[in-house]
Amino acid sequence: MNKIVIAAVAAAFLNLVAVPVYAADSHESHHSGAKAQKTYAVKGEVVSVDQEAGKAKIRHEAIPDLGWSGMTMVFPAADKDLLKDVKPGDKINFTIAKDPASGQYTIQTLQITQ
Ligand SMILES: [Cu+2]
Repeated sequence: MNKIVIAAVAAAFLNLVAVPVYAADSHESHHSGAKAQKTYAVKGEVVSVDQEAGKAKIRHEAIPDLGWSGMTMVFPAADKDLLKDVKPGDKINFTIAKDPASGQYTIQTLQITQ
């Protein structure tokens, strides 16, 4: 194989790998640009909170629209104040959206339900 063929094969491979990633995403995210990021509503239970860093570790339920199953993970908050009354053991309803700068799903709103 010459270099051009190898590059084409590599590009095809990368493209195949990338497809499932995009398939799990929303239609809007295929057209990144001026559009607002899609928001997902999530239920969970707070495991720990880092007020200083503005992050919370949350055991969250499945998020079918994102193709995520339930898991425990750390979410940054869009605004640290969202976490000021939150403590471990709280049951919460929250919304997340992908931060365009960091690419991380970030807490946009949060309500303590219990
Ligand atoms: Cu998760």
